[in-house]
Amino acid sequence: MPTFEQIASQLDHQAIEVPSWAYGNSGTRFKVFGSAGTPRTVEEKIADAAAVQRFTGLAPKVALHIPWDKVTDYSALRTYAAEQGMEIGTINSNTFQDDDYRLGGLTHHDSRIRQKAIDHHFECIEIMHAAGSQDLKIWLADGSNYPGQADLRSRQDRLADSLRQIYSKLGKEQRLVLEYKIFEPAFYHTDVPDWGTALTHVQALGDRALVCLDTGHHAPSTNVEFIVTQLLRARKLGSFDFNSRNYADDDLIVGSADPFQLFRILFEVIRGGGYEPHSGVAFMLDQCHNVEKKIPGQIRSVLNVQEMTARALMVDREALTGAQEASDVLGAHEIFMDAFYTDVRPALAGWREARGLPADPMQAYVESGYQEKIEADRVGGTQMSW
Ligand code: PSV
Ligand code: MN
Repeated sequence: MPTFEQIASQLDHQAIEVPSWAYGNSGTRFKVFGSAGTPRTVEEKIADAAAVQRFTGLAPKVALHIPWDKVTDYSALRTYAAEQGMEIGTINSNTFQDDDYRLGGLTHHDSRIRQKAIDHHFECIEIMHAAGSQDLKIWLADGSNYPGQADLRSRQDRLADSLRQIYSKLGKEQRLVLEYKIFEPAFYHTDVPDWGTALTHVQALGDRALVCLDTGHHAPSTNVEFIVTQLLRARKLGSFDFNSRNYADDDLIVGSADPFQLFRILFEVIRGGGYEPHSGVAFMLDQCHNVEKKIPGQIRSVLNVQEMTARALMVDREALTGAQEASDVLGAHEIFMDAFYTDVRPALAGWREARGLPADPMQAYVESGYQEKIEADRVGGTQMSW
């Protein structure tokens, strides 16, 4: 097995995009809780994201969600972010919170509402130009609750047409990433429920249309790493929305429930070339912190991704291939598991110190006083939330 020192430099280019909404209030279907220190402005969200970057060196970009993060001047926001050491990452569209979208957006049978949803995406593309963002991420809440409620086929046809119009407005350097999700908020059918549907749509669009894989958007027991392999093989894996799930779309801290699944996913990413510096696969988080403090929740998350990346990089690929080709079933399995069971935490602490970062970012955050400061300063105003 390679030593940590042999793989350490490959960790240097890891860059994770944090979601602006992780710093705002969020909740369940039952309640959105407030919490002390929650940002009242997009700038305060970016400042919190910048704190995660300062303590970890892993998270130089922040993804925005429109209209949650609407401001009047996006180039000024970009400048503000740069002053904090951050870049604006993916722009997420949102056609799930306006009354008009109750029965859908890009698939809607009413051409007025469908056009409104398309226009919202045109607005997102304008924002991307001003903010210096490369990716437009589209997740649709579209679907139906009852058999017979909607014509499944015409909704697919309208979706294809809507996506074609949006794609044609993208700048040359910009990309469209289409996210799938098995269910919720619709419970009978969803218009983009799985990677096959997403892939079919993006393949019809062109080279700059790709799939976003949210790790929480599958049926229980789905082999997510196999989907990673397929999408990389088709050159269509655009991004991840990382999070952890136990039951449905739980949006919990990535790697918390099943670190081994995160390891397996990252192994396939590396195996398939998706971890190369210019692979174009964006590593994003899509999480909410409802019971834990938000900034430490994000620090823990990016550290979990880094830790499992390090372990996955330590798989002895040559020995693994040798064992596989020698039909050594359990030998191959053992080689794989050896890397997973290797504790890289002390080595990662050294990696951080060598780069001027705190050896223990969680502890350093607590000791920094940042949490106390935002809790004391951010009084009054309206806390940001969904
Ligand atoms: C939908 O559940 C989703 O995963 C999409 O990525 C949205 O943009 C995000 O969650 C909102 O939290
Ligand atoms: Mn998502």
